[in-house]
Amino acid sequence: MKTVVRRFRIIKTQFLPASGIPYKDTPEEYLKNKDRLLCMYRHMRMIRLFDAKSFSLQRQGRAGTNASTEGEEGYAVGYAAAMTDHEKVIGAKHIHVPHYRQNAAMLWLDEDDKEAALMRILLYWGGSELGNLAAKNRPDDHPMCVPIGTQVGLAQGRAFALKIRKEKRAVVCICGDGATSTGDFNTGINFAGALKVPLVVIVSNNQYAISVPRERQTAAETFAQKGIAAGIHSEQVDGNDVLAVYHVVYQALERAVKNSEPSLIEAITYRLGAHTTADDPTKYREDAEVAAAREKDPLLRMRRLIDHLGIWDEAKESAYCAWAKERIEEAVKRYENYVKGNPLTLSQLYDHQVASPHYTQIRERELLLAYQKAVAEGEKT
Ligand SMILES: Cc1ncc(C[n+]2csc(CCOP(=O)(O)OP(=O)(O)O)c2C)c(N)n1
Repeated sequence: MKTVVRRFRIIKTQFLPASGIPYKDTPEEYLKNKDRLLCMYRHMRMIRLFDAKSFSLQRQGRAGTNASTEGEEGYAVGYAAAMTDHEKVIGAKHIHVPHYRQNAAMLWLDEDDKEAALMRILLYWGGSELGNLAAKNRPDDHPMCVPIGTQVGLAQGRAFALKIRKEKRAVVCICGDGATSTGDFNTGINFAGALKVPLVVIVSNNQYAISVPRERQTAAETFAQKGIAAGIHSEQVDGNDVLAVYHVVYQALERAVKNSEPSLIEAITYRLGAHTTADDPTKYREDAEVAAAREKDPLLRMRRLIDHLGIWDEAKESAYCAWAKERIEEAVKRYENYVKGNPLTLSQLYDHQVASPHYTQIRERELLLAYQKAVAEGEKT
């Protein structure tokens, strides 16, 4: 005899279609709060401008390699806004554990000094780990993580510590779709389920791990179902819909804090830009695919919503963009002045990473500096 032992389903939430005209079941309070909508839009707009600026600086040799966030501002602002709103309710800060593509969230989360947030991003990609220092108002946040998937294990451990200490807050960890193929990701979510920790893992499914398309990464139909295998609450959300992301992440934070329940949220989005300044996406994807994705652009969608609500227009757009560009220029100035006064050195690859370096790190650092000196002397002769 055969019986069905268990059936699973994946729910996807969406309030805003590409037209920007909200579906009927969009919670009214989201649409009523005009200031909040505008604030979300402005953050997304600023990061879109910053993205273009940092790519241009890299091309001019004034900034290092950096990761594009174009097209991924929607879910980032959505989850960051859910975090800060929920923090006001619980009276404590959650812990942000991002990968390297979360400029929009980091801008949102630095509530004190937006220019400093942008300056730190430039500094990090410019080669200094000091750029990875947490915002002053959120000392517990993690640095952006480049080794793929490793942050999920760390986030899980951090969430377990919160549980042991009975701290009523959660860890919000973000990784890409590619990261879900790693052991660290799978170990992390497995422990999150087994130990029932207050962890929210957001998988930004931007359709690519550099040049590897989503279909070639896994035979699984959704990334959300990987969370089901780990026994944790798992769902999908339209990652280009700020309001839907806000909604599901806020609920996940409530579950995490009230019941120490972990969640996995697959945010479906599209990386409109290059993987990084070192990438040429025309080598592996068709223009038509990108053009279709542009129609679903989260920034455009939010703009359509605020136009539809009659709270934004071209005059406001150009005034805001002019102001935002000034803020970005200020951040660039702060970054360039800092680097002038504190030239970046190779040894910074090792500095500021760990409080007490392992002897192998100390030795590596010495060897690197000796090599650099030898090369410099070789060049002189
Ligand atoms: C452990 C490890 N292996 C390989 C890399 C090189 N690498 C950098 S980004 C990337 C793809 C990651 O894709 P995804 O997780 O989907 O995130 P996305 O960059 O699309 O946001 C890889 C393989 C790395 N950084 N770390």
